[in-house]
Amino acid sequence: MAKIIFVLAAIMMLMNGIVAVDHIVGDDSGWSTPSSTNFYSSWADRQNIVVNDTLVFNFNTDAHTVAMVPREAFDACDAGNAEIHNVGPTEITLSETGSFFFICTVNGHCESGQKLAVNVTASGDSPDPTSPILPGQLPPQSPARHPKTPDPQPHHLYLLLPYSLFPSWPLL
Ligand SMILES: *[C@@H]1O[C@H](CO)[C@@H](O)[C@H](O)[C@H]1NC(C)=O
Ligand SMILES: *[C@@H]1O[C@H](CO)[C@@H](O)[C@H](O)[C@H]1NC(C)=O
Ligand SMILES: [Cu+2]
Repeated sequence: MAKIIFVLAAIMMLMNGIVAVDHIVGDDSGWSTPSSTNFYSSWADRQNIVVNDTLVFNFNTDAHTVAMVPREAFDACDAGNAEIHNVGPTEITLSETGSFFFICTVNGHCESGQKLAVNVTASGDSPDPTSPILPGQLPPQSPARHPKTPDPQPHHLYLLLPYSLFPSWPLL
């Protein structure tokens, strides 16, 4: 039984696109000083990065570094006191939506274009503007397209009884 539930859960995750993806930064070029300063921005434009995907920075240890930095530091090529990863390959999992910025801190490399900005979107996001992005963002005027989910209240009542009898039970 547990096996069947596991398989079903795996299928549902696949259908929802929740399976995390590794993105090899720079593809075959890896993480290095690029031949053109827009190399990593055009690589980033070709990616669809969702929450919990991983960036893989391929480089030889100490030849380059990876530092995740704020936008201003990215613009200025100044890592400040950011944590520096100098062991290659470095893998960084992006567990939040938003924009993230990475630079190499070896002298002159960032200025030569070894810098990367990526946007991370929610896993449910779709390029189709008519499809819902997150349930919380749906306008209340469209109940027909988005039928209300069943009220969870009965579940709570069902669970409250054992908890009130045995208050030391851990929450599930
Ligand atoms: C990330 O989003 C910002 C703001 O929407 C946009 O200006 C930028 O081009 C995007 N970058 C990538 C790599 O998609
Ligand atoms: C991302 O991973 C964390 C830890 O495994 C998990 O708790 C979270 O639900 C995941 N988020 C998404 C959107 O898959
Ligand atoms: Cu470098």
